[in-house]
Amino acid sequence: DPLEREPLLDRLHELDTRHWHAEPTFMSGAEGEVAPINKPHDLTAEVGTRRDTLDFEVEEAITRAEKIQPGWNALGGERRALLLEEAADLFEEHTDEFLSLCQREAGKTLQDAILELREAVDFLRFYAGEARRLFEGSIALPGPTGEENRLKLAGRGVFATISPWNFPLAIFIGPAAAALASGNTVVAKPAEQTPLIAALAVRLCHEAGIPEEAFQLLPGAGDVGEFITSDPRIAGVAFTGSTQTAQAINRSLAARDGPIATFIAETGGQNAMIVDSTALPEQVTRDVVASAFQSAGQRCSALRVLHIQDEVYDEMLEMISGAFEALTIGNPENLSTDVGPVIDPDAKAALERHVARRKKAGLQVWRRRLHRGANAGCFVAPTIIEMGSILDLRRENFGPVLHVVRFKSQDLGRVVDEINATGYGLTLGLHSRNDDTRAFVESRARVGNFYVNRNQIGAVVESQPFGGEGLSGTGPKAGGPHYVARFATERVVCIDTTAAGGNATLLA
Ligand code: UN1
Repeated sequence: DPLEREPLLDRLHELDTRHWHAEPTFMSGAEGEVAPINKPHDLTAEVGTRRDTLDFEVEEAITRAEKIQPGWNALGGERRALLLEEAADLFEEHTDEFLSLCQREAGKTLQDAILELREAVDFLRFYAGEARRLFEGSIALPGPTGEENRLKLAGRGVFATISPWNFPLAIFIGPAAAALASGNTVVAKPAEQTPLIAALAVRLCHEAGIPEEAFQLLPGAGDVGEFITSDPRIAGVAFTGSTQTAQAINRSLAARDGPIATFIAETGGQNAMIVDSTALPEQVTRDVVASAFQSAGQRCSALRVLHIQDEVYDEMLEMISGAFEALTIGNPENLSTDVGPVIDPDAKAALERHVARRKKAGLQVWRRRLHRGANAGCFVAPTIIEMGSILDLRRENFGPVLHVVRFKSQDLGRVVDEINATGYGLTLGLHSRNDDTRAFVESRARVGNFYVNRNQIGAVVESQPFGGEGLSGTGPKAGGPHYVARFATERVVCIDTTAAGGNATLLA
């Protein structure tokens, strides 16, 4: 009886005492180093421990994954779909643990934690559907009479997934589920900051019936990732994280002897929003605050540079500042918190350096004051910085820092060109009730996800496939109709049906 259950917050509070552990799925018995995982909002509180993967354990994991891959591929789309759907059900049954870990290991607010679990489950179910759609049977291709041509998809082999701490569940499980749906086996390296939630996800996938060898967890830092991607048996890599790391992985894949790997990367952004004089101020305020400060700005989709038209600049900025002043910053385990911590001391230091430099350059900077006790955690005061152009920013600032630029209406084209000139192309927001402006910006912007009169975060699986171009990634879009196929290889079978028992030729 659900009414007999304790309220959610009480259940989450009880889970606070649980000690979690992440370790490699395959372990040699050798002693590996064990490192603590602490709460980002309270570095004195240990959530669990992580045992990193040793090099020869990585090699053994890939050997096991390679061995079982043909069998996993031969299961077919329908049976793989059923296993992924069973995993989705188990994820839902373990809602409390996932929410607790999202909050404690990743420092997420409860609202963000709920959205994250929802997205993870959506990915599992959507990619299960894709396994059915794409991997059952084959596509008939045209040809002359007496010839039969068919195209089939199959797994490529062993896929490596390398995932970020900012979506430690959804973006851990999404690419892995897509690779599995396609008939690949997976070695998964979660972010070093968030292996605990990944370990729970992998355990539940095994409970659902996905063989251990088909989906293995390899906890560790960047050196483990490097060791995985340098192995020539890895047929593909799906990476989400910084542009710099994606470029390094690309170089490492290019340097290997042997098969050419598929590379799927979803990286950073220098995301802008444009607000013109026809926009509704209340709507703009709500959407700017959500886009820039929800998740403490730690989404690759988050708004970094807000462009406001001259005529409405002062009025808009005043309303936005008002909402900014009303944000509650603090412990993400409290229901009232809007903005929690950033992920770790390094992230905090980088953001503080950025703000200090802008202050020194004489720019106008507004900062929120931090709450008492903030020193125990990685809190960065939400910040608004006025500046001249998006091109004054050299790199992505991954946190609760919003930059604001004033523009004149005749310069709209130049604004879009400058946004394009950053080289990133992930999300772009526009607030305007003018259809011509909308059409103009849409046709001129080189961007993966264009959001009009709404916030620019929180892409929903299937409805808003997500991903960028240029410095923002390779595509295809996660949660979209072309994603799962990119993990697969295509094989074409041509049969001459005129001769009895005709010849079959396997082309690819
Ligand atoms: C990321 O931060 O790596 O649209 C991706 C969003 C999320 C994706 C963010 N679905 O905000």
